[in-house]
Amino acid sequence: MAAAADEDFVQLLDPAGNRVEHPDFSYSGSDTDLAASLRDMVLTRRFDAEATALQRKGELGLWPPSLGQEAAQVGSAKAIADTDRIVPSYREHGVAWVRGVDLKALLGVFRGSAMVDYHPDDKNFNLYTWVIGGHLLLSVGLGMAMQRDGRVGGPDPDANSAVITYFGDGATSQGDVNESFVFASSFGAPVVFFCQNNQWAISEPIALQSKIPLYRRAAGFGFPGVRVDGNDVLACEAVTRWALERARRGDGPTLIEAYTYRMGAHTTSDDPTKYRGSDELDAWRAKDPIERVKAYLLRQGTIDQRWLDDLAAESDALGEQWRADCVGLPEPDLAQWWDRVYAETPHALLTQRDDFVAYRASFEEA
Ligand SMILES: Cc1ncc(C[n+]2csc(CCOP(=O)(O)OP(=O)(O)O)c2C)c(N)n1
Repeated sequence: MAAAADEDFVQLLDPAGNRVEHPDFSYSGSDTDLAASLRDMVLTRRFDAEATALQRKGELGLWPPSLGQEAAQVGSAKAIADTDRIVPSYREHGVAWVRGVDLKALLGVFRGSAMVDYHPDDKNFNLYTWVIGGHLLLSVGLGMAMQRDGRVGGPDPDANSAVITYFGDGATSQGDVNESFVFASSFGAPVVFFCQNNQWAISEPIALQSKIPLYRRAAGFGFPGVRVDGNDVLACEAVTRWALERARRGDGPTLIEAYTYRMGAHTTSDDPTKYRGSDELDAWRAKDPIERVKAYLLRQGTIDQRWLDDLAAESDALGEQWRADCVGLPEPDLAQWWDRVYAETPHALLTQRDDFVAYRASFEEA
């Protein structure tokens, strides 16, 4: 069975830039708010393009492009409150941008100049993880801790908290993800499972991973599942807002399947032309998440060519800044590796560390 047709999802803005009514969901923002989302999507795309180019020039070890997934990321991020916690996988550059995460630090992770450890104060945004699906267990644990700390379902809605976690279609085949769904359901954990179904898990298509649309799996675990047009920033924000409010109220988890497309490579290490046709890419280009918002706002008169030119200039300036930030990142102190394994470093590791430091120093002397 093929994945379900497009009309099965929540859509509030079609690819031509026309507003669409939906019986259950509506966008609560103004056209000015939507222009802010357009700016966020354009700048996310620029950041992603700069990082991809930096990897090609050898300045980053690897980069997972977010091209095409800007609406899913920016829309969902707009619904996140300061009291919420975000548990991303590794492609959520648009979420990081909207939440004000220091993008220089993000580049550092891929340049190898930052230790990938836990930063609880960094905009409630956990650092990227590469273990597919494992972070969903963490997100459910965090949600259950919020419950036990009395931060869910209280009388003041602004004080309540939830967790939103991001993962891909391929991750849904992992045991960790399914176990997370069971736990979240059993304990009514305040977690929004935000799946970006970008149609591919590296070279494996979604049709091979799931014989039913992914959002329908939620019913089997006992919580709601909603499929949203992942290239529609309005719909992504509206559905995520609903799901997060539900979670903060104490009504439990939701699975959101944002139906989107990875227009770039899985990472800079693979070549998608080896496993998918250009016709598919062309079909998704016609559903570009940015172009439809631009078309709508130009027609509304909210933005004009001058506004777009100013945005292009801002994007150029930021691009320059990000390039300079990246190459200016400090060299890491590699001896720190050993300091971060145990609270008290065992003797054998201290010996290894000292050997390594001496080995490195031998190159400097030569
Ligand atoms: C536990 C685990 N198994 C395998 C891998 C290798 N791997 C890296 S990315 C990936 C595919 C992930 O696809 P998906 O979940 O759809 O996310 P996307 O990259 O498309 O955003 C795999 C199998 C891994 N990183 N972790």
